[in-house]
Amino acid sequence: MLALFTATMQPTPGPSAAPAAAPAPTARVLVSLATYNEAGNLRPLAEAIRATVPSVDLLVVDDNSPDGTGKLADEMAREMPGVFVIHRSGKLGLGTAIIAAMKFAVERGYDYYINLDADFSHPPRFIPALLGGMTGDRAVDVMIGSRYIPGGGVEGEFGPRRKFMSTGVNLYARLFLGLHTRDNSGSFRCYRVSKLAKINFSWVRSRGYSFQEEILFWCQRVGCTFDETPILFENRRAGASKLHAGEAVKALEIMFALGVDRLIGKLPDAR
Ligand SMILES: Nc1nc2c(ncn2[C@@H]2O[C@H](COP(=O)(O)OP(=O)(O)OP(=O)(O)O)[C@@H](O)[C@H]2O)c(=O)[nH]1
Ligand SMILES: [Mg+2]
Repeated sequence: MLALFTATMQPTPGPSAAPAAAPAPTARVLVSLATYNEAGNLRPLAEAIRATVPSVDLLVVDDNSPDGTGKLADEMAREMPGVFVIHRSGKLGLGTAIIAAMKFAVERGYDYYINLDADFSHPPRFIPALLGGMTGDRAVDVMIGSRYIPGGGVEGEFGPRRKFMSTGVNLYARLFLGLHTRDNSGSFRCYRVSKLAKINFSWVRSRGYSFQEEILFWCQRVGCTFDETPILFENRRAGASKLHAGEAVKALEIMFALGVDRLIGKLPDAR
């Protein structure tokens, strides 16, 4: 049985100047880490998350990583309370891993759900600002950790090709999916779980990276409100990237098809 816990938070150092109203003291928060070959990052990242927000539960969704990340996650689950692991048979894509975590959050009655890439690109020090978006006068249903609003950005090398691709894909998502937010391609976000419960995950077409844009699209269709809080994205610390050109092309195709279906009214009624 899951332990009920309190979402206490440590003060936020560093550049996150976002006003963070504390969530209700009994809020239950799930933080997920989708992993494929992240053995060098997983444990220090989990410790860094717990150092910032001690009371959150952690869920690792591992796709049978050849480097043994799944075993490591099992060890952590034995040692640390509130750590859970979903093992999947093989590399099924980041999008479906996040869906598995979202379903876990819905089924187990969490209040808020946050995802981080498991490579230290999403510094845990920004989690309190994400959670802050869930409560107070300006509460929203989805708080996006954003590189593209004042105060946000990328630390370290972000080559012109990558910058062009990231800017392009965000513009593309705004155009085809009718999104109004600026950073639609990152996965560092906090969602209100009661709103995720309104989404039928079988609507989601993306398996891989376009999932980030597509889930915002479905969130918008079930009536979610959005805001963005600045984050400083960092390049991965250990291991290798899993993004390749074929994946990027597939992402553009899916968003195009969704955009067309939206225009011709061929989407399921989400309200
Ligand atoms: N479970 C699971 N996790 C995945 C899969 N693909 C990627 N991930 C994880 O998703 C997160 C983002 O993947 P990255 O490879 O870092 O992709 P990226 O951030 O675009 O690329 P980098 O520039 O190398 O950081 C990481 O935590 C990966 O381990 C997958 O198929 N299954
Ligand atoms: Mg990464």
